[in-house]
Amino acid sequence: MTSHLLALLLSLIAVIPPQRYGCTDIIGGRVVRPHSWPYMAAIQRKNLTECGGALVEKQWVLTAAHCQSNKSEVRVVLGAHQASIAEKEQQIFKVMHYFPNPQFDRSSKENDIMLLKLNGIAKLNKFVQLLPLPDSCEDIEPGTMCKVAGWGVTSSGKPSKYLRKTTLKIVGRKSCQSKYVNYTKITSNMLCAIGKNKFLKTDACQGDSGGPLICAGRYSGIVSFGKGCGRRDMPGVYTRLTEKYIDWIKKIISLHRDP
Ligand code: 4AZ
Repeated sequence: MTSHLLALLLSLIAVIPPQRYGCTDIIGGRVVRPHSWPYMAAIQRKNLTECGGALVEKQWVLTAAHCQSNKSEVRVVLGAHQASIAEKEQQIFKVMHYFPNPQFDRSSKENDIMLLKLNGIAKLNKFVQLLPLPDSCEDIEPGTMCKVAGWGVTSSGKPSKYLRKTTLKIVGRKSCQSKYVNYTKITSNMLCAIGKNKFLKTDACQGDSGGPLICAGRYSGIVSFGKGCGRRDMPGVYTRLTEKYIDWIKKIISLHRDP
């Protein structure tokens, strides 16, 4: 009897593929339970996800300013798990208007935040929901645990078919700045975050930009930039949802809301 059990166990082990080290990502993350991030938006061109975003109002997606593309054919997919194919839960929109933060600076990467007005109103349901803006704009303490998700590049070097997420830890700006000397200034409008485990590399990467960083359950930042992806000791940088940005978001939405 026990030998039967042992044989069963061994055959099970034989058919379960091993989790390859560092190969299960965003970089170092895992596929989310389908539709467990119902506020995630995929910003796509030709079925390729170029950026992420979060649905903050029924007609508005918050993303990064560097995600603005002057090319046409941009679509915003809500309710997706596999964003590049049609899924019954999806709601697909075009961008009616781009509102990059007017102070966005491409070289310093300061103010990397943008609102997209969709060409229709999303229907909220189990698969499509709003991500509320934070009601407090207090800074996020170093050591705070955060999560981020996206369809961006994985450690295979290719974008992910399915939405993936990972867990990160906030790093103080001083230590973050020391990694970005000769690159850019890490300002109080930015947050830095790195994998919580020194040995398991995990990070956002190309294509994850614009997606939400959620710290202690609160929408806290937007994927912005980084020197490479998943490099040891190299945090990723996020636009921090400061009071100034929240006020700007509220102003744009109230000025441009459909009657
Ligand atoms: C990008 O190119 C990008 N590792 C986003 C995040 C990071 C690096 C690059 C952070 O959109």
